[in-house]
Amino acid sequence: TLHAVPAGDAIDATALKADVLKHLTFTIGRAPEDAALGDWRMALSFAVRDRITESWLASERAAREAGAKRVYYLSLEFLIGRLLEDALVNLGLAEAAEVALRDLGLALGEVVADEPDAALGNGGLGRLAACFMESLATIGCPAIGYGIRYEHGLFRQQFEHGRQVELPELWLEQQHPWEFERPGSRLRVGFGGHVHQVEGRTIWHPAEEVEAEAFDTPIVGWEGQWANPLRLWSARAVYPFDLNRFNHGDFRGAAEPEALARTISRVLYPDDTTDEGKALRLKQEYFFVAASLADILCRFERDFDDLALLPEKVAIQLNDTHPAVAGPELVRLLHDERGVEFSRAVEIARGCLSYTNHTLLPEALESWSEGLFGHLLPRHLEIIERIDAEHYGAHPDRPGSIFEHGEIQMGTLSFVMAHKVNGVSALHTELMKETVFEGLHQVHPDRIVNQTNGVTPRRWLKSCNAALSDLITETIGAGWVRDLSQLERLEPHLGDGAFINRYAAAKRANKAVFSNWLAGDYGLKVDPDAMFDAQIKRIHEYKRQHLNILQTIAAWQAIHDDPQADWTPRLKIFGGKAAPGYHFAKDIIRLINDVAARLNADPVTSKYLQVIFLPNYNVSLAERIIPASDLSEQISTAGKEASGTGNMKFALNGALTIGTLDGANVEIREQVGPENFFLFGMTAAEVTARRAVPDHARRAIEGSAPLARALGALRDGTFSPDEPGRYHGIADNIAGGDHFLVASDFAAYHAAQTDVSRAYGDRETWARMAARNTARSGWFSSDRTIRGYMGEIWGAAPLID
Ligand code: DL6
Repeated sequence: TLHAVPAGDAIDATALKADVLKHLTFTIGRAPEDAALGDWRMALSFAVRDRITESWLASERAAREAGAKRVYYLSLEFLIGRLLEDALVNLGLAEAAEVALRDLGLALGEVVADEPDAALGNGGLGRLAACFMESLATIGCPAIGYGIRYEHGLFRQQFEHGRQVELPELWLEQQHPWEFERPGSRLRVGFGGHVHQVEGRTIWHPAEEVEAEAFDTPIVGWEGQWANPLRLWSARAVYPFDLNRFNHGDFRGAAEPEALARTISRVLYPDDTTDEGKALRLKQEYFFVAASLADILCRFERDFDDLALLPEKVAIQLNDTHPAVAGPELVRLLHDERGVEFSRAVEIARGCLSYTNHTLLPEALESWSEGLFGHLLPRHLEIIERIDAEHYGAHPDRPGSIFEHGEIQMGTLSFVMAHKVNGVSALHTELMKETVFEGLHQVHPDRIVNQTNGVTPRRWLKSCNAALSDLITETIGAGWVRDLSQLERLEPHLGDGAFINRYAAAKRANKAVFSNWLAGDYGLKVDPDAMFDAQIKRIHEYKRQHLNILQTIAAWQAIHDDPQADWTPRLKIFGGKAAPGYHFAKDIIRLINDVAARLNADPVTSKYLQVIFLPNYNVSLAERIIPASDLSEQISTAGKEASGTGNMKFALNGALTIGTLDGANVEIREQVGPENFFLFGMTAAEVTARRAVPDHARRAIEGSAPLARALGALRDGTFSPDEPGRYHGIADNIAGGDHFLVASDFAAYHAAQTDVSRAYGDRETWARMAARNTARSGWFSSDRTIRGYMGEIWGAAPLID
């Protein structure tokens, strides 16, 4: 997937080769003749890390000398994926590495592909955090990302008879070459116990303590000018081994403290919507927040001695409510441990903290029972009660209490403790003001701001799509990689037939690579000239993969009716994981797999319509699929998808969107122009109104014969002949309550898909529309988003030009 290697860069290649050999010998301890692919990858990674480390230490020195404001990004998820190619590209070493490895008899592509994906996130929220880390470094904003070093990231997904099966993910099975372990900076984190007063001061005596050990992974920005660490905490026992129990023959008991402590950083929650394992999840949250805040204050106190300066020097971003306990914890550290008067401590904490909301879905808004919370964090419960009383007391018009329905509402706590609260797309931000935070917004009308998400163009165009990025650079120069708005310079070329042909050829080349890979790895032969139509994201009812597959069924039935008609060949690509306990989502996966099996084996229709569900969707798979896609499915029920970031990656790489007016789709459509976007479906306001119509689904089904017929195929066992009732649940859901309005949006979606097929028939016009999507997607760079946070929320300035 890497760029063609021009001549030159011999010095870099020679030096890099020498460093690879040095690390192979002295860090890995292997002779070249005995080295396996993994050893070479490790050696190359260490050679690259050396260069990043130089940049990182210089960045830290520069930030210290400038007395600069630091940004601390607290996130329970960082979906960083593979790091080697990213680092090579950002350091300008991709070509040198290719030459150096070729000299050693290796192919860079194979070495890069050997790296496991670090899947320390569930989906968009975690990937956004990873893009932000890269943009912070590219811009030169002094920052640290804080999270958890999960031993097991998001589960590995396999299909057995079409069903999702979850297997443990083992990214740390091999050594992780990017991180620096910091045994010297271990911190203690307490849980439970009791609180008492001594001479007017409140002291918390935790019943249990664990140690947090830091692992730093430096993340380098474009052209290697700046690097910031991602500091991930790992949990361990304070006394890892109980010798006394061991000596009494209790070997199991002796190992218990370590096993229990490690549980905290053992797994990433595979579920971002349900509430299983609540206590452990809360422990994870407090664990990483407490360690991070202790670290932040330690860094601050090394350079400054006046706590009043904290908001001027420290910006702490809460990525969703998962780190919300940072509010009360910072107050505790200031008030209980440093003697700052309580309301002043709240004021200082609020000056530092800001909060990003990523969802309005009621089931995904975090809350904790007071009982559980008070049991684990008794002092924090007291602090929250006081914060709430003071906030409430100051606002007699009752904006909403942190304690509602007998639970601590973490969104409200985050809002109250933040000086700025942001949504992640324009529509989402407006809906925040009108729905979950309506009361609070009225009392604090300046607090909510919008920062529409973005994606890093280094990974999501330059690295993943060499064919297109080379064409862009040839056409407008290389400045777009740092300043994505320069893509608009492509605009004058869009009328040039030769440019459009080259644009189409780049896409065609990516599709050929993808088709070969599909044939090799999945045995599915596809025509690279078919339209590649992709929906890749977590499986969720609101994202409506079932709308897509239902329409696919309707299309298949229509082809059967008239196989001689002029059908546009399509490959439907699905990818995504369902939360293990989310049975409906798992049924949707199985249905898609069953439909794929039936359609792909159909001798009449398969030349026009094929379906594949690629297992174990992850960042690397997205890097493969997106550059090869023609159509991007962004079909959530309006008002439900906070932003989406996959939608931006597709548009940037020249896939046209079929989508609703939801999340950042709205802004994508504005940017690329409505004529280059296939819009369908109800608006958020119409969705609310339609839900109030008691029999909306029945009416929709009666109004759409293709929908009724497709549902019929779910009911008569067409896709599950061995178990005809298998998909009655899905059919009943759609025909019944249909909360996500699949039935009501079906006809519009079906019609829009017909328009898509027709438009694809005119390849030149399609390619021009696609190129227009690329040329007009410059605004969706995460560099733009980060500059927005820096200016409007953090008050931080970049330290490079
Ligand atoms: O902001 C990043 C990402 C958005 O693009 C998605 O639209 C949104 O669904 C996702 N939110 C979450 C939060 N879920 N919970 N809890 O993942 O954030």
